[in-house]
Amino acid sequence: MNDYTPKPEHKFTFGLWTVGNRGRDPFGDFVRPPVTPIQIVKKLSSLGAYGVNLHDNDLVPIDASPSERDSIVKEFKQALSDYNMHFVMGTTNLFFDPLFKDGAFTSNHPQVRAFTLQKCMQAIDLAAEMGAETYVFWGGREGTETDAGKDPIEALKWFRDGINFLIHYVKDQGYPLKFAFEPKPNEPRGDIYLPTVGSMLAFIETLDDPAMCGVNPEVAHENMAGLNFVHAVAQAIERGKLFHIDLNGQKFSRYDQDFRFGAEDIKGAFFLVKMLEESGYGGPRHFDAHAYRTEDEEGVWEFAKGCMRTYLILREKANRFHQDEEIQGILEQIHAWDTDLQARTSYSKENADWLRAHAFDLDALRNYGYQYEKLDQLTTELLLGIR
Ligand code: DIG
Ligand code: MN
Ligand code: MN
Repeated sequence: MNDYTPKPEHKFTFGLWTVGNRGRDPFGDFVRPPVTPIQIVKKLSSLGAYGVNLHDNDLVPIDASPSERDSIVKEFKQALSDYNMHFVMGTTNLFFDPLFKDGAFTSNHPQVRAFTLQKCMQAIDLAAEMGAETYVFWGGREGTETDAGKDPIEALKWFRDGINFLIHYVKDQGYPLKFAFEPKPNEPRGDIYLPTVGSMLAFIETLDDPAMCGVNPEVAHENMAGLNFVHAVAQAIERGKLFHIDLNGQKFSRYDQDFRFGAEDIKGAFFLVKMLEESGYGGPRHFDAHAYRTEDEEGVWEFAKGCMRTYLILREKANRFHQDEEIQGILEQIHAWDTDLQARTSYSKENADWLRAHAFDLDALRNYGYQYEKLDQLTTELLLGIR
């Protein structure tokens, strides 16, 4: 029997807001009592997690005095040390306080846009002080319900100006932080700017330091847009821009469910884990998810254990995929690589002449069978546990 016990080496992380989620939703009040950041650090350490993440106000209340802030941070850093937990990613809460109701970087109100920079600088200082590697920007309120009140072109310029300001701030402070942008198509705004991984990758290239910036894709968010999450992550990996990842479960065409990793599209979760492991992605496996509203605190920790166990089970299934002779036999056939012909598809005058003159057997191509039905059935049977 394989060992699916999470260990720090697996680099599983949770945001304080995930296992600290108290179950409030737009139609119902809290169902669970608060769990303190230190209780979270202690419990996640006992479950084999590697580290935690936070929004500034998950730890430091927005109205805390500088001395209160310092005391809270000192105690939290001590807990990280006591329980051998890493602090991996920081981010700014730019969505909960009512002043952000029209967005933060893209609010029509210039004082909100300026306050956003002040809040982000303080939150970046906090993340850097605790040793974060990555700083995430999720623009939950950067959008509209109506485009009557805001020029989307102007809004994108405001967004870029704000991020460029913070890029230069991080450089001037000498912080070893990288920025990771997290897209989402909607919720809580009617529509959110820069809604997908593709949008963010294009936006990054317009910033003052694109090399410092990457993406933090989330399963639920690309799925909400009806997109294949594995393909979105593949584009990020191929561009060297997968700086962080938010893992969870999501039914298509639903609100952002943030379910336990693997709770829904298990085949999609399998192909994701397979690609992350094959690609050598060395970053944290962050579960941006929360327990069902039906759960008590014990259920929350079952949720956390389930996220990690499912990842490890799917990692083992990916290993079995690579060892399965029948599956590998089909892959060898359909990857029968014609290296000579492949060479002809790199441009040269000679190759262009050769390709123009080459007689292709079009009927053979039309009648070719790719064996995907058998391959996918074998993959499904692997996941169902009979291979
Ligand atoms: C929600 O998907 C967002 C916020 O929770 C946070 O800013 C980010 C960090 O993973 N994910
Ligand atoms: Mn989400
Ligand atoms: Mn997220």
